[in-house]
Amino acid sequence: GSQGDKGSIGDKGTKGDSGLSGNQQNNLELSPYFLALTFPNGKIVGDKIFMTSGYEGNFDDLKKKCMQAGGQLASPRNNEENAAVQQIVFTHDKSVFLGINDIQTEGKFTYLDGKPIVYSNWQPGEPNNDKGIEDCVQVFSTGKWNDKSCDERLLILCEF
Ligand code: 289
Ligand code: CA
Repeated sequence: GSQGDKGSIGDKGTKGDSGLSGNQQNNLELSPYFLALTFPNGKIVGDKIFMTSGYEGNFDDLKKKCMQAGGQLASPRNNEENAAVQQIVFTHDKSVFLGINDIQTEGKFTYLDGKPIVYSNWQPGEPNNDKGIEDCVQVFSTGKWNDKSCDERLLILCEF
């Protein structure tokens, strides 16, 4: 952010010497605006907002719904973002599909734009492409990932 490593409003949550994100240092996460807008379906991490509407559907359904809303399926790119996804899964006690799959090439997981993933949090033993039909990625309430059939119906989680 413009205030160096001290963090500033809208600085994407970059962590400075304190280990706290700009949002945490500025107490934004305790502000009534954050609390109201994210209760109980969302989480803000840096400049990314994760939000569920409670809708459940298969991967194609959920992908389409997020795009129609102007976002995309949640695609956590680091531990902090994955922890936000985990928290929403835990709160709703329903797992979600990520905007990550290996539909194009078995074993090569990519984002929806086709680029290879830069972060993952697989459950030990996963991805295992069980029965040869698991090309999508679900997140458990532990935050761990499992490859799963894209035909399963899971909770929607978009990022904006
Ligand atoms: O249909 C198989 C899935 O429900 C999951 O079953 C077991 O938990 C593991 O084999 C998983 O890898 C698999 O995705
Ligand atoms: Ca699996």
